[in-house]
Amino acid sequence: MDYEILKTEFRGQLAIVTISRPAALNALNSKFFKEMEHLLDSLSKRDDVKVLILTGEGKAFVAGADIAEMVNMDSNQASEFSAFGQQIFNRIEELNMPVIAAINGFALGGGLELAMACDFRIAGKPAKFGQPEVNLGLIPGYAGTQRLPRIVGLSNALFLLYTADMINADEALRMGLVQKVTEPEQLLTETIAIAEKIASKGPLAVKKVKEVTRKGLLSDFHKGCELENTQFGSLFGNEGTEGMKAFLEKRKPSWS
Ligand code: CO8
Repeated sequence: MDYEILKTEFRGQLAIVTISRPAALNALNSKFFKEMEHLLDSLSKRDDVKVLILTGEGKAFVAGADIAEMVNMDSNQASEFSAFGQQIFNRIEELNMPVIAAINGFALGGGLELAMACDFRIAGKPAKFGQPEVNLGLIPGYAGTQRLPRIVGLSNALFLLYTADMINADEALRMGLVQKVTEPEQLLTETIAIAEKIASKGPLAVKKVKEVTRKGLLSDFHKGCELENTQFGSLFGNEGTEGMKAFLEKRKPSWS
């Protein structure tokens, strides 16, 4: 499939995907979701790709769902559009590799919801964050009401959701919405350095960290511990044993 909106670059063990529809500030339309669905299908089958980075072209990461596409929808169409978007963002969250959002500019509405489906977020200083849906008489439809409080806590989430205020990168850092703020020209370089660091670790262990942490958060503490216990054991006799032997033999591990 040829992509019109997603620009993909494979660099070593990383996939760097740029959302590129700058004339509409990368607003998310049906075409974006179809392309993203296809991309996720293909990435999930690629063992050579260890980390996915999502970023945006121009002055926005993503300025929200495409309002021009939504404006004429009826209630059923809007619910369907929301459900399909939720499904795609859930697939990003569940993808079998870490996903990092490199937020270059506006991350608003559906754009912030997309960023929150990623495992963590690095922001360039000009980035701006918000859930402005109530300005339009709407609420988030891509799980923003669910992910935002899980990331920043209930009161920070409701503050952003009620006021529709845009916050800057430093405020987002203070809230825990982003994990690091960089100079704008350093955003991709620093995000790639973090992604390469992750890609150098035990690949199976990294996948299991994601699976156990995310599944645990969605279930209860004891079920999460059971899952951790099973997956901890599964690393013995393969990657974990090699990692520990390499430490004791004072050499670099050879991940196969
Ligand atoms: N959708 C469609 N077009 C957009 C969007 C958008 N979300 N955001 C910007 N654009 C377009 C503008 O219409 C404009 O187009 P044109 O040049 O043809 O007039 C172009 O992008 C540039 O935008 P501006 O001229 O407005 O740029 P500014 O720098 O002056 O302002 C802002 C930048 C502040 C980001 C401003 O564009 C803005 O407020 N955008 C809308 C932000 C917003 O409200 N986002 C939330 C949308 S709703 C949503 O995301 C709900 C998600 C759940 C959906 C569930 C499915 C049903």
